[in-house]
Amino acid sequence: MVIQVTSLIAVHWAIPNSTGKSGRVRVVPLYNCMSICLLNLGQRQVEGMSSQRNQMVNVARIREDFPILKRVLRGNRRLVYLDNAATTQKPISVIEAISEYYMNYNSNIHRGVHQLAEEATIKYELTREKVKKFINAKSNDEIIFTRNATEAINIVAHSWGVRNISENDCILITEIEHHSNIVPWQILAEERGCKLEYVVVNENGELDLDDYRERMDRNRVKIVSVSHMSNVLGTIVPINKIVKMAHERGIHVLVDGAQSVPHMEVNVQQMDCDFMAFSAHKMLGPTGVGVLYVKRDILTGMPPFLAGGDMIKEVDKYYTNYNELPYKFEAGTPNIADVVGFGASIDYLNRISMPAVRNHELEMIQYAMQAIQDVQGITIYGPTQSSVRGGVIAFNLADIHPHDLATIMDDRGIAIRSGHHCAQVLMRKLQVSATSRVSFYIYNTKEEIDSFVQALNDARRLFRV
Ligand code: C6P
Repeated sequence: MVIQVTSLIAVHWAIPNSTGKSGRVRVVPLYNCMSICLLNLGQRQVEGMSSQRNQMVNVARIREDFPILKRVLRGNRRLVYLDNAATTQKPISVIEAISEYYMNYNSNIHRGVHQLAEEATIKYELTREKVKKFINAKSNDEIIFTRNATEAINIVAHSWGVRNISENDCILITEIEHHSNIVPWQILAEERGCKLEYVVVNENGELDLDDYRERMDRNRVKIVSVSHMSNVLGTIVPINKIVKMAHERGIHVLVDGAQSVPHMEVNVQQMDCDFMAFSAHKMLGPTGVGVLYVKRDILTGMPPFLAGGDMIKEVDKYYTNYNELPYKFEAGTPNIADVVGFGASIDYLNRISMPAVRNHELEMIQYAMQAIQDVQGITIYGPTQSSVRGGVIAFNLADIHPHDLATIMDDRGIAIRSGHHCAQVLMRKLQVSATSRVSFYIYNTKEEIDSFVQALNDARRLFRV
């Protein structure tokens, strides 16, 4: 049959494995053969890059790698980019990796046997290997490429949720969630006729663990879905405790890692979460790529989310045999160039090391919290201790509307975010319609924070508050 001919390939590339011996000639499915090669390639490259663990970040050196940071804005202002929770800037290595794909080996993946197709497939699958190592998943099969964190959460709600949630069950989320971790569950709850409950956030911006326990005990909870780090309050939630509490009751846990994976070391095996979602564009990578991590034994029981090319093994007139994991969940031609670019962003972060990224952000947050708490009329939302905070500060300045404040900042070249931050449930809890927000990353400096504080004081004078 044609399907057997095209899906089997003789592996005779002499790629050395970790013991230094050449790979043997075997006949295996094309996809498997790719991952055998990639395992070897990926391991060597990533190990070499993580040798500088725990070093401090050399910000001046890092800034050189980001062309956009040299930009001069309207009014001859130097760019001060403090909107990193929305999306981060991209180093030249990421930009070049994407353009190199289009210049040198643009091709579809997993299909052709020509050289370009082979090179593109290897690069695409190499990023999967890098993601696996970055979050310490057990297997490449557990890494599904999506468009973004939002799509990843939707896959779980629609594929796993529809199979596993019935009437009178309960979906447990929290008051700090982003809309991406609320709306898919609202839709599922309506479809399945089940309950949707919210764990409350306390005055210090932390989740109430007693409330968590009570709701888990009171309801037939099937899934807990929670943001590892709030995009508004900056709160880093006690995720290990939450997962343990849920698992003791046989409840699955989805971790929204959109704000945590880019900023700290995340280890899915140690955390023991069942699902995790995050986006490449918040960790120096391109837009249009996200990741869904799912434990393998859960993924095997999930039906496909999208159907079509590449997610199939064999299609007959009235039935289809689905492809192996993870391809079963990647229907159609994926965003190949940006997945390749994502690989370069992981390399970049590995070279710095995630503990160093976190250390730098802690330094930024401590400096900024200290500096802005003295500004008259300021209200800061979220935890007071920086140890449980990521690099995000949401605030209001007297009764100045956040959009007005953001405009004043913009006049000075300072990019901050204002609005509800896609967290309207939380805004209602805070009894505001909007806040301003600054968020930091590896290239931000104390001088930039000084400029921001200076602009806050300018705004106070301008609005006479
Ligand atoms: N938050 C912010 O400015 P996407 O858009 O799919 O890449 O990420 C969605 C998302 C999910 N969860 C959390 C905690 C998030 O912060 C985000 C994105 C951005 O805060 C854009 S609204």
